[in-house]
Amino acid sequence: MVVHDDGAGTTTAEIYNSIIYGNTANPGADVTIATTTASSSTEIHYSDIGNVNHRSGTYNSSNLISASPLFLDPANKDFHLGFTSPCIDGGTTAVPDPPGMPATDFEGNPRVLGAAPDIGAYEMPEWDPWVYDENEDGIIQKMEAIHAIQDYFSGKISKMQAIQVVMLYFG
Ligand SMILES: [Ca+2]
Ligand SMILES: [Ca+2]
Repeated sequence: MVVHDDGAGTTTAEIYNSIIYGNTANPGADVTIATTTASSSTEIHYSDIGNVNHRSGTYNSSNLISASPLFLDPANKDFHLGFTSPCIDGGTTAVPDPPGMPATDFEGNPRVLGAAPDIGAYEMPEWDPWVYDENEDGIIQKMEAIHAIQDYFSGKISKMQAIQVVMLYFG
């Protein structure tokens, strides 16, 4: 993303609760700030930004992280957060109004679940080990527990989360 003005007008960019990460196309950085008039400014807060190339102009930031958002399956364009994403609960409700923070996420689900809004397009449902009850029979079978362990080893859930599923298997 490039924030720029034409040298005469005012550009005000306010970015909150957003993921801008992993850009490899020109101009390289995830965010390039190149404003020139004194009235222009760029504000980036409570967001996951890979890197910022601050060439010129006013730039303020706070509460940024710079780490892989650990999307569920980005190769297949699934940009839901994984259960171990650093973006979970990393956002803020204190978004400048207008427009303010949307009440729902990109899919229409409630925006604030858990301790705080998540960074990114999708709000992660609160962790529930019963998501591994794949046949929905109210029991965690061996294969379902194994899927949780596999997801732990591939980084999709944390060790504690995998243990919770396995404990349900042992009853
Ligand atoms: Ca949340
Ligand atoms: Ca089951």
